[in-house]
Amino acid sequence: MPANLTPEYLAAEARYRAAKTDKERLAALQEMLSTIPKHKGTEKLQAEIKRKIAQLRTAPKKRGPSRLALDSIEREGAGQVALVGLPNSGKSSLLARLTNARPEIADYPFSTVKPLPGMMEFEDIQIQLVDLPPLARGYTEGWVYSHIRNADLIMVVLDLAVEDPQRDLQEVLALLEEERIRLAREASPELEGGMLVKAGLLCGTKLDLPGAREGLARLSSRDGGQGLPLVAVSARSGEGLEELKRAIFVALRIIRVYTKEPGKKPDLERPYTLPKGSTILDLAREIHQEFATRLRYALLWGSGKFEGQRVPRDHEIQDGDIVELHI
Ligand SMILES: Nc1nc2c(ncn2[C@@H]2O[C@H](COP(=O)(O)OP(=O)(O)OP(=O)(O)O)[C@@H](O)[C@H]2O)c(=O)[nH]1
Ligand SMILES: [Mg+2]
Repeated sequence: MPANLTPEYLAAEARYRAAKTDKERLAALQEMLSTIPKHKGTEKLQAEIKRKIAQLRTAPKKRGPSRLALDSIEREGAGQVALVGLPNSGKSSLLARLTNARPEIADYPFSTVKPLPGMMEFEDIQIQLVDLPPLARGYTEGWVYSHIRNADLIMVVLDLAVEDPQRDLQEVLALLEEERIRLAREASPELEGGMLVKAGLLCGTKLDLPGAREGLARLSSRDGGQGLPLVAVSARSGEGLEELKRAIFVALRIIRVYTKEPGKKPDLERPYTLPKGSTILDLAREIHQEFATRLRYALLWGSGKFEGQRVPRDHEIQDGDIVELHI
């Protein structure tokens, strides 16, 4: 059933998909409703848009800590990163430093009792970090591991100033293994020996404290981290935080792609984010299924060698490419 959607409608829908806040979502939906061709073929779609508008209008303004810990955290932004570690390792301090969230931070262990999300800006995209209660044998409840299983990336936070951060790392990995979770550089789509393989990243923190550099040397000298990337930071001084943001982006294995309408300048404000390895067709699908079915070819700028060349639908997009889709 061809709905004959107009370019104005498709543009509004693209804005809806790229929207980062409820306000932007609402504005885009309202525009979709005003530009959608009103006929029998679009009735279902119109109803769907109205339903989404109603939902956004009644949604609670801010998600506070009253939210049940058991609920999964609604994904926002280009990827979801779970902060995982032993008590007092410095997880909440990193969330506070990297996002607008205001978690409880304390010099005693077990201060975090509920999951708390926050959005981290990395260049022109937003990545969601989720602070979690600590892992500790006999203490951590099952739902904490559900959040870990749901995330796109597991960031293990290690206190570098303890006597042996390597031992802490092994403890965290052992606790995860008991829950059938294994960390690797890259997630695996299938279970491996009954284990769920998630992408992992090690973050050694409290680099400002005495002994932390020795701790870091200990952590990186033996390959106890199973080849996981390691970044050293201080939530207090801010050292290493830019590097950490980039490491998170790289470990998420996502690419940014900018779209352009024929004869216009590219939209360099709001990239689409797609999994590494995505093609022109995947981008078209992300924008709109109708784009994907009607796509004839694309012009591409970027990757150091393309300057508006015509590329086929199965061409693999690289981070930073600009694409003009032709239907
Ligand atoms: N010097 C220094 N202290 C830090 C740093 N990061 C955290 N701390 C301190 O370490 C203690 C624990 O920090 P939190 O961020 O609450 O640790 P957590 O991992 O969230 O702790 P739980 O929620 O109990 O698991 C607090 O006293 C922090 O001030 C850092 O980079 N440098
Ligand atoms: Mg905490």
